[in-house]
Amino acid sequence: MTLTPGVDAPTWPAEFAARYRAAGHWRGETVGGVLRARAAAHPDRIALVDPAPERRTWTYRRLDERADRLAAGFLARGIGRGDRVVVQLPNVGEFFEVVLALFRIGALPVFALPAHRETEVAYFCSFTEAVAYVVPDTHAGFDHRELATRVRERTPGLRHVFVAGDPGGHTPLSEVPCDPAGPLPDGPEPHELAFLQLSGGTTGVPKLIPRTHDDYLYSVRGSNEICGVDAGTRFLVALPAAHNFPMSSPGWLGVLYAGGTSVLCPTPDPATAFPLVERERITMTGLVPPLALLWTEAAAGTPCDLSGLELVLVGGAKYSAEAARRLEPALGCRLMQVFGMAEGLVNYTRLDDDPETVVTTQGRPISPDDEIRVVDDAGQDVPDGGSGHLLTRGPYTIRGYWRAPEHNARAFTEDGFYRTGDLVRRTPTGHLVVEGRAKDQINRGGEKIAPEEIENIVLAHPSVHDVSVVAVADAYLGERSLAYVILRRGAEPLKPAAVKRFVRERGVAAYKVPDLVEFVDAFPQTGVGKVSKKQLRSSAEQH
Ligand code: OOB
Repeated sequence: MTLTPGVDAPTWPAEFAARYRAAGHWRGETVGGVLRARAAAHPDRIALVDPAPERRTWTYRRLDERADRLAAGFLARGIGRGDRVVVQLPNVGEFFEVVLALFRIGALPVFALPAHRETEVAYFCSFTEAVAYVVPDTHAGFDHRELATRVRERTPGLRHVFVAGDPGGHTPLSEVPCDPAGPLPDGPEPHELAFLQLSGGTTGVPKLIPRTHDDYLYSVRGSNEICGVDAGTRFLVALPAAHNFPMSSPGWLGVLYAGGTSVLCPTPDPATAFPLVERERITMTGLVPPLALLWTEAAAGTPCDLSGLELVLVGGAKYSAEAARRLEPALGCRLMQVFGMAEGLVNYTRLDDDPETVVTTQGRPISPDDEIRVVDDAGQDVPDGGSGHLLTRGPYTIRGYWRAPEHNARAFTEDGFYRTGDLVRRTPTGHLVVEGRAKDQINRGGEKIAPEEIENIVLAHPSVHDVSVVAVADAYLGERSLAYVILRRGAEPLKPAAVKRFVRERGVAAYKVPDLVEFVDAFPQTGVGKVSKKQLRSSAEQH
C-alpha cells in the first residue's frame, strides 16, 4: 500500500517544498539509499557495536547486506511499501537491521518504546492498521512474547509477530531473512513517509508523527554539522534507540550518515555506561537531564577512563543552569543543550557559543529556514525578549499528525505553524530559553505523559468519581505525576497503592503510573466551571 504524505498526513504546500529543495535542504536522499552509499564507500568500517551479552559488530557492508536479506524476507511475507510495522525493540543490533530493512522497502516502522504495554501497543497496531509487530523475547524482566499474544488477540489485522530471540509461539526474526532473488523493487521516494514516530501527547491517545526521508535526513545532516559528527565519531546510544533524540539529534542516524560508529548501551546508568565509554572509546552521547545529573555525580568516583568523551548532548526536558554548569568539569568534555521535538524543530547551543549561553539557554534552531514565532494568548507576536507560546514552521517540522484532522486543526495554525505548547523567551542572539509549558503534559525526566490518558484509565475504576493528574516538581526527574482522586460517595476507601496497581494492570508503560495519589473531596474550579489544573498544580507544589 503506497502512502504519500498529503493523503494520510498533511504535507508541505508545493511552494514550500520547492523552496526547501531549491535551498538544498531536501536533497532527494532516502535512509536506505544512504546506507547503500556508505556501504559502497567504506564497506569495512564498523557501523554498529552491540556489546552485550557477547560483543557483536556490523561493518557498513554487513549492515547493508543484512538489511537487504531482511527486506527480501519481509517482501516474501507480503510486507511492502507503505505497510506499517510496529517495532518494539530495545537497544540491540536487531533493532537496526529491522528498521533499515523496513526503510529500504518503504514499509513504515511505527516506533514503540520498550516500556509500552498492551494498551499502547494494541492502539498503535490498530490505529496504524499495522501488518506486523516486532518484539524481543524478554527485556528488563518482561516477556514481550506474552504481550504480543495479547496484542494479537485484540488486533485481528496484525498478520505477523516476529521475535528477536526465543520466539515462543511466534515467528523467529532469524527465520525471516532470505536471499533476494533479484534486485529488490524500487524503494520509497524521498518525499514519501519514512516512519511514524510517537508524540509526547496531550490527548487521551498518543498522536503519530509522519516524517519523510527528505525532511528527516535534512535535520540529521544539519545536526551533524552543528555537533561535528564525522567518520571518527563513536556515539553511545544510551537512550532508547527508537526515540527521536538518540535517533537524529545527531543520534545513530547522524552517525550512519557520517560513516561513524554507534555503540548500543543496554541501560544508561553510569555502572553500565562508563565501562563502555572507556572500552569503546566513546566520543559523544545524548542524555536526558536526570541521567546527566547521575553521570555528573558518578564521574568523580569512577575508575573508568572517560577522557575520550568530547561532547555530551543534554535535552528532552529542562536542564537547570546549576546542573549544566557542573557537567563539563565533571566529565571533562563539552556540553551542548538540545531542545527538540519529534514533530520537527530541534534547537542546539553551538560549540562556539560562550559558556553562559550554553548553560542558560536551550539553543537555537538548526536551519535558517526554521521560522519561529513567540506569541501571546491571543496569537499576537510578543516584543523581542518577551515570553510567549512557541510556534514553528520549517523544512523538517510536520504540517500535521497522521490521520488526525480534528486535532490538527487545533495543533497547527491555518498557515501551517505547529503550536509546540512550550513557553519560551528568545534572546537577542536568537537562542530560546524554555520557561514553561502551556500544554497539558507531564515531562517526567524527558518521558512525556499525557494526563488525559491516565485520567481516562483511573476513571474506569468503580470507586472513582473523578480524577485530575498534574505534575509535581521533583529534584531528580524535574517532574513527577500526582493523581488527585475524588471517590464516589459511599465507595470503599482506596489506598494510593490500589490506584497505582489499577493503572499498571490496565497495561501501560510504568513511567505513566502516577507517582503519587491523593484523595480530595473536590477540585478547584475555573470561572467557567472547569477543573482548574493551574490551582491543582499550585497545591501540588506543597509536596
Ligand atoms: C524530545 O522530543 P519529544 O517529542 O519527546 O518531546 C518534545 C517536548 C518539547 O516540546 C518540550 O516540551 C520538551 O519535550 N523538551 C524540552 C527540552 N527538550 C525537549 N523542554 C525543556 N528543555 C529542553 N532541552 O524531547 C527531543 C527530541 C529531539 C531532541 C531532543 C529532545
